[in-house]
Amino acid sequence: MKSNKIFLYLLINFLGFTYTNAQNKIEKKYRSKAEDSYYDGLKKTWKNKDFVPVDIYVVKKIPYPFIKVFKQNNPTPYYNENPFLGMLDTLVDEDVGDKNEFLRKNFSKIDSLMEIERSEKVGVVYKMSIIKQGRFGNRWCILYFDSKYDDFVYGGAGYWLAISDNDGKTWKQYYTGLTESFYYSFKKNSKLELLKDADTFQIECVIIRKKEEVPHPMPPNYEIVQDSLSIEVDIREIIKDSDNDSLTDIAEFKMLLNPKNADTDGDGIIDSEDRNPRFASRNSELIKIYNAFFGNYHRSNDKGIIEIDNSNLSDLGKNKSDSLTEEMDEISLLITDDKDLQGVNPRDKTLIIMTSNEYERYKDIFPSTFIKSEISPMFKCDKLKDTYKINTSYLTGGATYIIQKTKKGWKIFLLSSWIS
Ligand SMILES: [Ca+2]
Ligand SMILES: [Ca+2]
Ligand SMILES: [Ca+2]
Repeated sequence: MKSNKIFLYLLINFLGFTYTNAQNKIEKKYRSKAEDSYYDGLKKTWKNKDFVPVDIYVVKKIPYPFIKVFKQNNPTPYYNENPFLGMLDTLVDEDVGDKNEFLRKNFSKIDSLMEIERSEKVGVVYKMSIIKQGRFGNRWCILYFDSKYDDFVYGGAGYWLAISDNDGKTWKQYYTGLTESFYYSFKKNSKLELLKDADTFQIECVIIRKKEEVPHPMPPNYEIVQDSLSIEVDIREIIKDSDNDSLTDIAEFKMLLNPKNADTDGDGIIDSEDRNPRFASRNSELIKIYNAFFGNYHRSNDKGIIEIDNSNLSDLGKNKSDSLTEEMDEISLLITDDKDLQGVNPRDKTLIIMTSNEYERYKDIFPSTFIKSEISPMFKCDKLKDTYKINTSYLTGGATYIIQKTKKGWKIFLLSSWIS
């Protein structure tokens, strides 16, 4: 798990941190009727449904054929604490009383304790992400959390397995296809040996489901649907890569890629190296602009402006480091039916792009998805010539950018940003 990222997210929420630099005057200057009618249209299609918990039959369904579920006698108790408050207990060796209050008062102390914890690893896994480890013969396995393929805010982190067959000299890391909140949740204090044999890991678990919708930024509440279970997973299925493209079949399944074809979109770049593996990247003036928002938008010059030279696509200004965007640089999901957006060529970030129809089917199979990136169409500003506006959002923040035509091509700059 990218613990830095989780820490950052929780911290922002705990401190009730809100930030905006938008000013009314500037808002007026860049006003766009096209933008207003676009969001009015969205509002009309928005259906406000009451929350209904997922059917018990659905949550109990065993998610993969290579998983077996058993009844567990004398089960270990299950704790489902807020991950950050849970972490506090392992970090601080004293009774802190009100944890929220303690956190507010001891911010820098906690931050430095986190720093130590973040840097300590077992093999390739950060200590704080480990659920359980075990050995069988020459095999050493670590079961741990990682949010690379899952939206840890709305769906919880994914379960991953690190495997070493040479006493920890080298490791390989595999996604198990399972996620902590949907619906089989592992018990960290499971008393079963992690490795039942070299090809099977086992752990005690419960089945949970979301009990109610709570307003952001509170974590959702879950209820235990069934306790006293254990799960057995066939490791050979976890590590299988049928088309040899360095992505396991399970990872490809999750990304809607073809596990039997090393180059799903047929553009000559193999799936594991393709930053947009589901759609062939194309080129057009609009795609050049969109590219700047996916992995390139932080490469602005000293004045915070990204200049796009139409004669030279690769020149997008100096690489300016931005801690927030670097932390968040992972795989994200973009749902769009826009042909130009589907053709983007992200540089520092992998985008799984789905059409709205594909996504409708997908979310029935995978209640936990990747973190979503959102980007609006380009809206023409009413009062200014050759000036457009784009709104983006990612995780719990967003930004508005202005795009202006220049002699050479385009320039893009940040108008306002927010974190909720
Ligand atoms: Ca593969
Ligand atoms: Ca493939
Ligand atoms: Ca490809």
